[in-house]
Amino acid sequence: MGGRSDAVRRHRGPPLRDAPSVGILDIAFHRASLATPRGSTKPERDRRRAELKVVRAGATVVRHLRLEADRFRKEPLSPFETTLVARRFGDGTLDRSLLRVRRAEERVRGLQRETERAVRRLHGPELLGEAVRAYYGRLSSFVREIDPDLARLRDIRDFLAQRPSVDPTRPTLVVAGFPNVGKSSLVARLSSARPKVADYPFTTLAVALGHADVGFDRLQVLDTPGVLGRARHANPAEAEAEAAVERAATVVLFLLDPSESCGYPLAEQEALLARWHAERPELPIVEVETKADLARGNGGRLGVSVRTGEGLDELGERIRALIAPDVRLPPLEEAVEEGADGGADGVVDLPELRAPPAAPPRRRSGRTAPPPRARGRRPPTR
Ligand SMILES: Nc1nc2c(ncn2[C@@H]2O[C@H](COP(=O)(O)OP(=O)(O)O)[C@@H](O)[C@H]2O)c(=O)[nH]1
Ligand SMILES: [Mg+2]
Repeated sequence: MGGRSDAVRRHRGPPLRDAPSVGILDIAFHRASLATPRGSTKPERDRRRAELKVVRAGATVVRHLRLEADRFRKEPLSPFETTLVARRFGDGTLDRSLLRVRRAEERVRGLQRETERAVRRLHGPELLGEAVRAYYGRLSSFVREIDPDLARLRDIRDFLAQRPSVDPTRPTLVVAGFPNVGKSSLVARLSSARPKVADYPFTTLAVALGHADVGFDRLQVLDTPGVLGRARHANPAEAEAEAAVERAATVVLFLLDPSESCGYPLAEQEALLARWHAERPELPIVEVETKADLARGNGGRLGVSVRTGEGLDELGERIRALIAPDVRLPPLEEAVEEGADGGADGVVDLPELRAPPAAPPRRRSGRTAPPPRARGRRPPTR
């Protein structure tokens, strides 16, 4: 995890070539070297050149430090992203790195002002040159000191760029369960997502997002890596699945594989499910058994198979019943247009996820219904 920042943190000695400070300082000193001072006498121009170097180098460093942190300061992370980052990089790591970068910005600005004042009082190219060199040295060490933080911010930015952006204001179905039970296969059937399906555990290493039409709204469907439920030994992929369940789920679809062809005994899968129910009593969890073409459990749960299509319609109905009551319906005209074809722009228009003809849309609710709740938790309905 966080390979680059670890490398930077472990490194002692001259700066690494790809340490963030190297690029930032290169640009800053280059810009400073281009200073062309005005002035009628040489001593005037010497002093002015030194001043310009100090100002330009400092300002460029500060601007680049800001750029490194902008991703996090300008658009705050969603609770789901915050949890993903905390699980992967450690609790509070992001905030600590942001704080250290902020402090470095302030130190650089302070040093710059102090050096500007000192340079104004100096005479002669030697003294001025010496002051600028000393300034460059301190500036460099301020930036190098926060290399691990800058590297970590870049790692976190890359990590988040590889994760789908889940809209917290829309309903989200999180598909979870042990490895290999058929989560990705089912997500591919239920939504526009096309996750990789394979016959070995931890094929899915990160959350993946698809969409499906539910009534008139779009349901976000999150495929997750398998979880084994070992409290203390969750690998990064499992931690990601748990973050999705805790922070992104409106409804969890928990899949069990009674055929055990996934490689895990059904009893172990049941134990994890029971624990989730106990730990999250407020979270609606739909329990479904997969691979119904191979085996059936005896708990009376709905069985589905992506091979034969068995149970998929009914599963769609159950999900819709949980999600749709809260879904804000658009004004009628829009609804008619959109209802005509939901299959565009990568959204799968599944008949089994659409409103049944028996339940006519609540026409006036476009204005009066409460907006979809921002953070998924809904009371387990009916
Ligand atoms: N017979 C049968 N095999 C299935 C079914 N669903 C998934 N599989 C197989 O189970 C294995 C794991 O599927 P995958 O969707 O990758 O599981 P995940 O790890 O939970 O995402 C793959 O070999 C799938 O082809 C099903 O309904 N019936
Ligand atoms: Mg998978």
